[in-house]
Amino acid sequence: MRQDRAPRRGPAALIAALALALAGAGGCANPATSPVTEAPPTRPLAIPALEEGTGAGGTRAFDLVVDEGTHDFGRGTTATMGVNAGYLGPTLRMRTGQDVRMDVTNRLDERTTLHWHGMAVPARMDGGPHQLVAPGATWSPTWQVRNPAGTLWYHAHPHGDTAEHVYRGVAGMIIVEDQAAPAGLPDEYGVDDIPVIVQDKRFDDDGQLVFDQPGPSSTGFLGDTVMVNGTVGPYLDVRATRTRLRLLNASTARVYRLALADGRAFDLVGTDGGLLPAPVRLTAIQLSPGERADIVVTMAPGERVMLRNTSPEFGGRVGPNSRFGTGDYDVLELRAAQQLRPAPPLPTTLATWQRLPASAATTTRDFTIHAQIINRKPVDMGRIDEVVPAGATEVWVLRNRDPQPHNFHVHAVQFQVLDVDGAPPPPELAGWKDTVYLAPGSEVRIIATFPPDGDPTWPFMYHCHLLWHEDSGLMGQFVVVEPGQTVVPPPDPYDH
Ligand SMILES: [Cu+2]
Repeated sequence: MRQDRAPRRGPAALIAALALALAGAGGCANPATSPVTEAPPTRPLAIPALEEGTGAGGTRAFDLVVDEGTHDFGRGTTATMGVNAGYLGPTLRMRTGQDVRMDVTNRLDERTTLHWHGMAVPARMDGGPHQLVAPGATWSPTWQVRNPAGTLWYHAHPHGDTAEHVYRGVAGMIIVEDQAAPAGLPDEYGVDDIPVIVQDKRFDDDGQLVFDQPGPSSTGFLGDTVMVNGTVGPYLDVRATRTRLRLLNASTARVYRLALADGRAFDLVGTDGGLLPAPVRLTAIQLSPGERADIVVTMAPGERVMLRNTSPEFGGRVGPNSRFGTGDYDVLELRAAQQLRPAPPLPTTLATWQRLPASAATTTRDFTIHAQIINRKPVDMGRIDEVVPAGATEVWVLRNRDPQPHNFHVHAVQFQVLDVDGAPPPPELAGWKDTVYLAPGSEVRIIATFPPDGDPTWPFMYHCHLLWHEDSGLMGQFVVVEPGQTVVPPPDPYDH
């Protein structure tokens, strides 16, 4: 069914790919250079179903079935993957303090996982590449929600196949609600609280999804068609004065810089891991793969305004052989009704957390990306790269020594950005983050407090969230251990 399926990469193939990347070889025409083709806003934005789990009182259980599916992106039906749906999955809403169980059933004919991106969970519940779910099997992780109110997401994470599974549709949003969050933010799902999952795809002449291997020095797959929640050329009927857009870049490699086409400002209220202390007025927000932003857009009755991509600011010194998406194009049209429900003013205080000073850290670790690997080592699923004491606060120094963009995602924690090339973070990087963009040549220092509970056998991952880079080895593993625990490197579940 999936003829363009990539062969599983062995070490030899990986080394060959890295050699090509280092050489910056040209090769045949790379579709990664394809510009985005704008689609007129003719289709109502699809809103993923909302799931809040079943079971009153105790544990809320979420039933999640990963399966092959079909979806019509406007060019006829094509084969996809999805979670409880033909393409993508439901939005999972849960509350801080709630006990949850995810019953993840894999109906694909190959193994996959679901990772709870941004969620504070025990390592063995993380859904990373060590928690493979075999075809036909059900995996049921449980945890108590410790995150504050925010926008997280879930996605497939099987090593070597993450890019393809996410591209084909194994992803969805998670909304955490928290009694500590102030009233006054738009919170009616699908009405004034809208998931905006931005992705790019490519189709063949028969309207079938194309997913192919990127060329050398690439950031990974780049499509020529941008969509939101699987809708190409979407518009949203706006029904209230203020609308909250939960922006998620769920693309393989494309970076977006989103702005409202008439230049109006919006309010940034949250970043990856939760609410900011106070709303921040911005006119554009840049998101690399995996990053989120909660923004509130204010409109008058009858207005139409386009959420539009403007060329991202990649920063640094981008090499001549780097290929990534640029250009200006429409993403989502907002169409306000003639009568809008009035909304209260935004709360002036959203959250009360404090910034962590660098002096709070007991350890500093260095992570240098060069030649698309971290600290000179491609990932080894049987090797622990870092051992972090439970509850420790640490500074991690992230350096990108490649002439192309990367970013950096850390499992298990939300971190704060201390500085970017020595300068304080801009407002959009000054909240809780789990994924941060690394411009070519840049150095970003982050600080995080690690989980209080140790587990010496199950590692967490850190990696580039440009999914082809991750799949080809730009990843490492850490364990969190309590005093007296002995680190036991895990077996490599991909050995065969
Ligand atoms: Cu990367």
